[in-house]
Amino acid sequence: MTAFDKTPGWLDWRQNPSKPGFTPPAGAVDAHCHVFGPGAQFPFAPERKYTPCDASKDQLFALRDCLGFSRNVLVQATCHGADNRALVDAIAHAGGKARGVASVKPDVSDDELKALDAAGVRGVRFNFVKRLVDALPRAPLMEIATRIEALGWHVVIYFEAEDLPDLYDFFTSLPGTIVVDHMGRPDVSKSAQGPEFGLFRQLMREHGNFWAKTTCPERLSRQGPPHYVDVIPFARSIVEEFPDRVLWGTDWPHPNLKSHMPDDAWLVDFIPKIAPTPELQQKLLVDNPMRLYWPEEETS
Ligand code: 0GY
Repeated sequence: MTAFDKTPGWLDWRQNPSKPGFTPPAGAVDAHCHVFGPGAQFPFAPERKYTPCDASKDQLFALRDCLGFSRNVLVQATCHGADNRALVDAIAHAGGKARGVASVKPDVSDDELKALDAAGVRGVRFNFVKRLVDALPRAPLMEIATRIEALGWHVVIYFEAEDLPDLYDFFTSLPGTIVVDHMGRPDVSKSAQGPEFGLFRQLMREHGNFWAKTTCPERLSRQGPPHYVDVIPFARSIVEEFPDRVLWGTDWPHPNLKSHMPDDAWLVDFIPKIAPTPELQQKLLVDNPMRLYWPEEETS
């Protein structure tokens, strides 16, 4: 029994993923994943646009181990609003092997930010996907970005490719490191060399403070599972051109998927298609996320 009824049409995440064929390098980080509830313990936000299936920290840690990963970066999803308790609880039980990206309201106090920092939060997420959130005024976001930069945190932004032209100037005016979820959600039925993805490439080329998560083939693909072939040219071009500013993650438990639910092993097996050499894999899965989320443990 769950405390909330999930949104109709939503697919449940797969309980028993296969073992991937690809073995990630030692110390690999799943740098984009979520915990949902459990709703009875950590209620979903009243303002949410969807109600997910429960997906607990223990289930996430079991997936991490099954896929051959060592660490997680938990990203606050809109269904929990700015109530970061489920995320903080998961980090607290990860034995130092998880960090987080929170959502905060403009009136968040300095003490609350410090408490989140002590809990392992290293960034805030601004969500511009219209089906997920109501429009956010930009001035308070700029203020939050300025305040969290002082803590050494970064900003994660989530938007759809068609909205990038409108958001470009705001994004490039934000201070500090900016991490883009899912490569800015390109429409992969268009060319990876075309003007739409060209604008994203321009953002990455001209602004060295921008990073990209080469995540979510299962969300972006039109050709579908298990190989997500149409997403490869997009993700691979970004990994190859910006090898020191890319991250990878499962996006488990895959919120809001209606066409199919991936076996997470398929997503791990996608990695060598977008990062074909051991050097690129090491940067994507270990060096880059460690630099951003565990800089105190960096040895080189
Ligand atoms: C994702 C995907 C989605 C949802 C959220 O915060 C959220 O609700 O991130 C989505 O529906 O595209 O994992 O980024």
